[in-house]
Amino acid sequence: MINTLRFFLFIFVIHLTSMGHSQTMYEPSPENLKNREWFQDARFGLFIHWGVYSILGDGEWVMNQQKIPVKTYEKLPSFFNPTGYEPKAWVQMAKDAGMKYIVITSKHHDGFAMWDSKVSDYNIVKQTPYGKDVLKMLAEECRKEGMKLFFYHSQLDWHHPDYFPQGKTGGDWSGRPEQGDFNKYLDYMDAQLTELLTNYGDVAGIWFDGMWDKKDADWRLEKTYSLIHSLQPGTMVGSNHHQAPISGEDFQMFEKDLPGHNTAGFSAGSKVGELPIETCETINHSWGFNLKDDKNKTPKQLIQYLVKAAGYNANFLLNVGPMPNGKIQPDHVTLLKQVGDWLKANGETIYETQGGPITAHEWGVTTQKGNKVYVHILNWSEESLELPALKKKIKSAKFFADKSPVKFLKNKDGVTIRIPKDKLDDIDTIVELELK
Ligand code: FHN
Repeated sequence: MINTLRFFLFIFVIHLTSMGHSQTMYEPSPENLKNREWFQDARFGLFIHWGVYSILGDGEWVMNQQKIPVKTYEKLPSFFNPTGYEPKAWVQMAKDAGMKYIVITSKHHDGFAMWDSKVSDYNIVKQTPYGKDVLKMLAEECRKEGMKLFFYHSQLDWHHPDYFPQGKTGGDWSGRPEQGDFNKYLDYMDAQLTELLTNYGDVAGIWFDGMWDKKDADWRLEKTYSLIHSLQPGTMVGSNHHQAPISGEDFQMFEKDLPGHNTAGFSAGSKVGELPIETCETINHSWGFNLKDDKNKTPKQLIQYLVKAAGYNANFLLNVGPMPNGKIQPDHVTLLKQVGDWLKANGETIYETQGGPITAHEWGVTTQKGNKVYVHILNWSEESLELPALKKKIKSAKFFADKSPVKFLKNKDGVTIRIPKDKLDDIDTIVELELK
C-alpha cells in the first residue's frame, strides 16, 4: 500500500515539475517555425510610428520631453482627425518599396490605443473626431494585399495609473497618483493584447518595447508570451529590451545598429542570439512625426543599410512617422520608392538569402542563396579586390548587373577579383560567384 502511495506521489511530483518546466521551456509551434522562416526570407519591412503625438510634430516622446502632465496630454486626441488616412496607399507604398511586412504602433509609451479598445476609452474611436479604428482598416488592407502585419506594443505606459512605481521615464511631472498595482496594469496590457490578437485577423508578430524603463520589474513575460502564443501560435514575439533573447521570444531586434554593433548605445547587452534577427532605423532622425526633422537619409544610405543588414543575416525595418493628417511625408514616399526600384533590379541578392560566407569588411558584405554568393562591394574604388578563401571552389564569377564575366585569380590567401572602373556602381557593385 505504502509503495503504491509513494508511486502516485512520485508521478504527481513529476507532473508538477514537468508542468513548471514546460512553462519555462517555450517550444515554438510548427506554424511559428514556418513564420520564422518566412521572416528570415522577407528581409525588409516598414515600421510606422503613428499616434496623437503627431499633432505636436515633435516626435513620439513629446509627452515626456515637454513634461506634459497626463491631464493636459489627454486633450490631444480631441484634435486628432487624420482625414487623409488611406491604408490602401500605405500598403501600396510598402509594396512599391519592396517591403514584405508592416510593424505599426498599436500603443506607444503615451498609452493611447490606436484601435477600438473595449478595456479603455483612451482610444482613437472613443476620443477623437476621426472615430475610426485605423488598425482595423490597415489590417483589412494588409490581408487583401498579402502584407504581413505586426503590432508594436509599448509595455511602458505614461498614462495608466497602475503603471506604478514609475520607471526611468514618465516622472513626477505626469500628475499620476503615487500608488498603483503593477499587476493590474499587466492584466490591462494582456487584455489589450487579447483584443489585438482576437479581432484583427492574423497577427504576424508583436514587437514589444519599453521593458528597459523598469529593468528590475516582474513583467510576467511567461504569462504574456504564453497568452500571445495561445491566441495565435504563429505570432512572432520580439522585445526591444536591448538584452539577449528571453524564452518565449521568436525573433531578436537591434535598434539603429547592425547585429553585434553598438554605435547608437542601445545594444550593449544584446548579444546576437539564435533567433531570426532584425535591425530598425529611422528614415530621418525621428520615429514619430517631427516637423523640423528634414535630415533624411539618402537612397544610397538606406540601400546600403539594407544590404549590410542582409549581410549580417538580418532584416531591415525602416521607419516612417505619418503626419497628423494621416499622410506620409511625400519626401519619405519618394525615398521608399527609390529603395524599391533598386530592389526590383537587385532583390534576388537580398530576399531569401542568408548572411554570406565572407564576414563584413570595410569594402562591404556578402549574402548567399544555395551555391551562389553575392559579393556586395559598397565602399571600394580600386580595380581589384582581395577576397578571403571560400570553403568551396568558385565555378564562375559575373557582375550581377549585366552578367558580364568577372576576371578572378586564385592566390594563397583566397582570390583576387578584378573590377574595371566602368563596372563600379556608386551604391553597390554586386559580383555573383557560383560555387562548385
Ligand atoms: O522609446 C522607443 C522609441 O520611441 C522608439 O519606439 C524606438 C523604436 O525602436 N524604441 C524605443 C527607444 O529604444
